[in-house]
Parts: sequence; C-alpha cells; structure tokens
Amino acid sequence: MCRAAELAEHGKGFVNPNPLVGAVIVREGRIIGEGFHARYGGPHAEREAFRNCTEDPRGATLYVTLEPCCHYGKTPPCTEVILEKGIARVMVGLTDPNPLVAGKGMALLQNAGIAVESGVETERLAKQNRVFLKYITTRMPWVVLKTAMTLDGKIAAYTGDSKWVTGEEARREVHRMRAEYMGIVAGSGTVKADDPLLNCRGVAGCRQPVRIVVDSAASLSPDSRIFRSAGEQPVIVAHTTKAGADKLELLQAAGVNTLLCTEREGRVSIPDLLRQLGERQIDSLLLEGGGELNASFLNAGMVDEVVAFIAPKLIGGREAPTPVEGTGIANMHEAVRLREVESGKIGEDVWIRGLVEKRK
Ligand code: AOF
Ligand code: ZN
Repeated sequence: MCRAAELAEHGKGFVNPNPLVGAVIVREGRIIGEGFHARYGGPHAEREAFRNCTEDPRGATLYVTLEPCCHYGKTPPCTEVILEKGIARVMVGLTDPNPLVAGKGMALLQNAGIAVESGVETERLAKQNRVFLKYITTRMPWVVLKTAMTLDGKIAAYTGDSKWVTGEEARREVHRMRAEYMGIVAGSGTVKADDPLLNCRGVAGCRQPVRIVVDSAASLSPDSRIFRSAGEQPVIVAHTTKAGADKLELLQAAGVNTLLCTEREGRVSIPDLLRQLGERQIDSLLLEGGGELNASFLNAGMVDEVVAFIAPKLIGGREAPTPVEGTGIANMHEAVRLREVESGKIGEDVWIRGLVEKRK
C-alpha cells in the first residue's frame, strides 16, 4: 500500500478534480504490475496496473489506495476489469466517499466472491487525498493560504517593494505549488501593486491554474499583465453588483470571465465565491493574498491549510503590509490554530505548514 501511495503522487497537479490513486498487483510476495491515475479523464490506477502486468494476474492480490469505482464516469468501472482479470483479493486504502461509489464498489467485489479488506494506511492516504475528500463531499475547493514574509512578519517594505522577500529556491517552490492547485486567488490590491502574472513558470509539463482576482468593483485596468494574458491562461474576476456594466464589458472583451458574487460587508462573499468555483469543477485554490483578502478567507473559516515561507530578514515599518490584515482578534485564545505542523529549510529561508484547526 505504501508503494501504491507513492505511485499515486505522480498524478499530483494532473488529475484534479479526481483523486490521487495508485495500484499495485502482487503475487507470492512479488509485484507483477503497477499503475496510477495520471491525468483527469484518463484510465484509473487499476487499469494502468493491469496494463503494466508482467504476468497473468489471475489469483493475485490488488492493492489500491482508493476503493475501486463501480460507475461509468469518463472511464468504465474498475470493478469490471478486476472481475475479468480474476483477482482473488483486494486491499483497499480509503473508501471512496463519491456518492456514486461509497462502499458499493467493495460490496460488488465481495458479492462476486473476492476477498476485500479496507482501511489500510488510511491516515496517510486521507492526508494525501485531502483535496479530493473535501471536494467530493462538499463541492467546495480546498484552500491553501500561501505567504512569504520577513522574519519580522512583513510581506513588503513600507513602499510596497516586495521583490524579493524570499530566495530563489522558495520562489521556485511556489511555482511548483501553483501547478498543484486548480486555481490561484489574489485580491485587486495585490494585482494593482505587483502586476503579477500568477502563472506557473519553470516547471516542466505543468498545468496552468485558473487565475481568480477578487475585485468587487471590477476596478482593475484591462492593461494589467494578468488580463493581457487572459487568452493563454484563464482569468476569472469575482465581483459584486458594485461593478459597473462598462467595466465588466471591458474585461469580457479582453477574454476575462466575470463572476457575480453575493456581497458580505460590502465585499465579495467568500463562501459564495468558493461555492461558485466548486460548481466550475475547481477543487483547490492557492490563496496568494494580500492581507485583506487573507483576513476575509480566515474570518469566513474558509482556509484549510497554511504554508508560510519566512526569510531571515528584518525590514521594519509600521506601515509595511503583513500576511493577514483585517481588524484581527482581541484575545490570543481566538487565534486560528494549525495542527499537524511541519517545518523545514529551503535555501536560506524557513518554511512552516499546517492544517487549520476548524472552529467548533
Ligand atoms: C478508481 N481508481 O484511479 C480513480 C477513481 O470520470 P472518471 O471515470 O475518471 O471517474 C472519476 C471518479 O472515480 C472520481 O470522482 C472517484 O470517485 C473515482 N476515481 N477510482 O477506482 C482511480 N481515479
Ligand atoms: Zn475506477
């Protein structure tokens, strides 16, 4: 199962909104076939493992990180091929919460006389598929707040200069992360200040994420780099009824998709935005600030994970922007807390990441 989990990783950034799945076929303690789900719409892990078999899998054991599907989606049911190939035993990692499967895949195999065991390595596998597990059950994207700051907690100098806070290696890692999520979100203030492209550069064969700009009044100029590249990489502007028809038409003419969201305290409602992005099959978002937008996401309880890069630099400035602005909390006990925290070094910088503890 560990090997199957390792194989599943290769699908990262290519299979969304599908799960990461790996499969290994074993006979008499030897691996005779391996496969993984490599891209959305492509064959499932089980079929790939059968295709790569070096000998007849009749009577062998199949290890698969997710319950085999039993429905016709973009591909035919995996249960069919498992029966056809005469597999004797199936070891399942996670049960598939997809309502189309949800235990029915395993029941079908069992009823056909196959020995089925589930719940192998589930903790590790649930972590690996945290994006899928949230999306398939809520239809809301998994949100990762990413930030890069100095040791004194600033994301730019008081002048707005932010090139660069962290070193080259950390910045390269951010580009790799962008390829992993289906969407990147930034606020209009950040786009105005930095004129970023928000694409993924220097990662071979990567899939470009959809760029989402939260801009209530649709105030951004169609001349920004992000909009000028709308033809090559999709852009969505999330706005409220505040946006004038003329502004929206200008953006639409530049190839930008505009998305009307309900309002919350005069701004785009974050839950409504996420719901609408989920409807558009966007299962995951990398939230790249600025501080006001990050605060709105956190206040709405809509951040699932935080990744921070911290540069060993001190820049000072009471006006210098920080990763989370808004009003903030009054008391320490109200802090948003992280669990399953991990940390390490990347180049000169330090990274720290964790899952957001959900408020009760
Ligand atoms: C598996 N093995 O490798 C994957 C599964 O549209 P489709 O045919 O690709 O089906 C997608 C659904 O199938 C997805 O939502 C999830 O429930 C399951 N994915 N199942 O047995 C795989 N990728
Ligand atoms: Zn399948």
